[in-house]
Amino acid sequence: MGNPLFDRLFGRHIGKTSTFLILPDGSRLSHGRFLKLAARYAHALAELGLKAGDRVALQVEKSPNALAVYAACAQSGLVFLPLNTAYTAHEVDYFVSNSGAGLLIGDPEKAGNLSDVASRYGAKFLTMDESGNGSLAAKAAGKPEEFETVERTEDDLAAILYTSGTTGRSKGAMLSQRNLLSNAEVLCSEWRFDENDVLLHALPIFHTHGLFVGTNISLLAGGAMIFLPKLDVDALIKWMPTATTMMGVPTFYTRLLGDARFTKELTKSMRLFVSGSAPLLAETHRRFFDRTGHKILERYGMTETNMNTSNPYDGDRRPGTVGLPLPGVEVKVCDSEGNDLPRGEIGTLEVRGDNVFQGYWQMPEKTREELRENGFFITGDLAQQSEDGYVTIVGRAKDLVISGGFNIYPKEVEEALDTQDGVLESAVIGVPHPDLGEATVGIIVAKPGFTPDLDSIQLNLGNRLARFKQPRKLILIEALPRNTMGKVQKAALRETYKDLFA
Ligand code: MLC
Ligand code: AMP
Repeated sequence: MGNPLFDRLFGRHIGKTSTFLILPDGSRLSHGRFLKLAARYAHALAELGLKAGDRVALQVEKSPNALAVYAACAQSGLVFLPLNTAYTAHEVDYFVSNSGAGLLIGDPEKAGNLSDVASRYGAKFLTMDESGNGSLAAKAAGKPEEFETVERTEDDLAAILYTSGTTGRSKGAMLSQRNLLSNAEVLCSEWRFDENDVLLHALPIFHTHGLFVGTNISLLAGGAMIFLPKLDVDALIKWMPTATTMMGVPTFYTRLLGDARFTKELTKSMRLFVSGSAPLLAETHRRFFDRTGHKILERYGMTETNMNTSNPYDGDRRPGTVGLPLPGVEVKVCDSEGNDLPRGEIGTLEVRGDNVFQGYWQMPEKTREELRENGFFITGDLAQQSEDGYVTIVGRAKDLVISGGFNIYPKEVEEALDTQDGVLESAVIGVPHPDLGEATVGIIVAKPGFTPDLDSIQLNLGNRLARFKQPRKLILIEALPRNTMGKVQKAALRETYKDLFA
């Protein structure tokens, strides 16, 4: 039976001396050495008593070691649960409790808070710093460099990725081996990845984009990744001549364009630039083409679905569109009942295919609300499809802000604001931001007779919400605009504050 995810992504590279990771200091890690590290971790995880299907939560800085935990989980049949490093202990508490994780691996600097979280829910706790050192490394030291792969099927869970919800509570998207493999295979072929490719990888590895799109494709192709800890334009410019491909959120492209050193000459070795996770302005697409002669390939995906559509590798990459449905992915623009709308009309986008997740972890009702019995997932994105099939995302039916590729659900931030001293109510909106695409603004109404202290509110939010979720600006107003039904008119607020960061 084997273990399809491990065998196809990782197992076939065991013993190979080919380069897998190129690190910022120029050192290289081969596929073979990476997999020996993963095998040692797998032994350490087994020694903790973790069994197939158990969840392993990981909140650590990006490093080859962090990626090796993903490989170790795949080999051991454990469910990998990566967490944004920006999350506060308060947020991690929810993920550990909701997932019932058997192990939390965290940064040694946060060990105090995180080990408390783990022990509250009976989870084990290990540490890993950005160099891979910590108690996991200590446990794995001297362990065998081979591990007997645990048998799994394509229907088994490979990962849970939490995505926030419009109700303010995060939901764990359950991704099976088939969800991940089918998508990686399609993308690898559509984007022509092979063993000669070197991917410039500066995205985080706790989200679909950097973890599954970037890493899984590179593994499948047998190519290498220049593995940078984060987006740093100097580093991108330094490494670009060594790379053949890059994936990024739109902020990657606007920042590169903002640097005069980023020239056509610098991109000589590159064959593909991919953008996604947030809308890429058609203007950025055109400016990038004018500067480099490359047409950025924009694609569209979600945590729950992996990638759904992509502009073509060969053919017309249309600025402002997210391209055509990927092979094996059905896409339709619907009314609220799920009925197809005629081509050209705007409606909610629904998608179906092997890429679509299995549902939300222990939330059958939420799953039923968004995943129809016929297999179509209601994305909450508003779209339009041209006569020749190109999809354009024109807006969102869900109240969501995407800032630099990170999702922020206003409801969660509003709940935090509403409990602050002197606050009667609040509305959180996203407005255009030149660097992040959108940035959040918190609009606050005071309780009668109170004047809330905006600075201390910002400070208080810091203990509760990840920094990227905290409004870039708080504004006090007399009353929120409402329609006749009493619903807050966020569109009116967005219009009022649209030039705040211009
Ligand atoms: C960092 N900050 C952000 C932020 N990132 N604020 C709002 N939105 C963001 N995205 C804050 C920090 O807390 C800090 O605040 C300040 O900005 C500078 O931090 P930084 O670490 O120096 O930021 P930087 O490295 O410049 O990061 C910006 C970024 C990064 C855009 C490069 O956020 C990033 O890599 N985003 C990618 C997200 C991603 O991978 N998304 C894929 C989701 S998967 P202060 O005040 O302390 O200075 C998905 C499916 C799909 O959506 O289709 O792919
Ligand atoms: P996440 O929940 O982080 O996976 O974010 C998924 C959401 O990101 C989608 O529902 C879209 O709203 C948005 N998204 C992803 N790719 C694109 C894109 N190319 N253009 C516009 N929006 C996108």
